Amino acid sequence: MKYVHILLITVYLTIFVGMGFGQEVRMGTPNNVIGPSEMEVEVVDQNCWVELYEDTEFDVDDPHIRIKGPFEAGSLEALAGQDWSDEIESLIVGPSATIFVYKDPSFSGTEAVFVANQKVGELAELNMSDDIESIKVQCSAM
Ligand SMILES: [Ca+2]
Ligand SMILES: [Ca+2]
Ligand SMILES: [Ca+2]
Repeated sequence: MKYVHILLITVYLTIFVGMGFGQEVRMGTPNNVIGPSEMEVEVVDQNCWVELYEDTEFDVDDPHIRIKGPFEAGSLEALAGQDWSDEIESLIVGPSATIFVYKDPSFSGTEAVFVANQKVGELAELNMSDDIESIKVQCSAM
């Protein structure tokens, strides 16, 4: 009977430790000691991106790019080999990104914030059509 008890305790311990470990991974507390491979996974968040469109309503026939975060650019004059300053007319925010856009370079001028999964087909509605000159892609949904 003693042997069975020890066996049960071992099983309970395994489940408990397993649950504890799972929680730790989900929470992803930065203070936890984590290996280099886990750190890489945290940095490359496949859902952290923004798609920028030169035309309205996500027109794929005109220039459009997907930028992966975390990212920031004080100027859009050479974004993926193209001058995007004062050109963006619509955008789509990825599931785990928050986007900050600015009417002027160096994160100045009027600022607008777009939350995860937001689709803006007409930046004109925010008086920001063809008027964004700097951008930040933050990797956390707000
Ligand atoms: Ca077009
Ligand atoms: Ca445009
Ligand atoms: Ca501008």
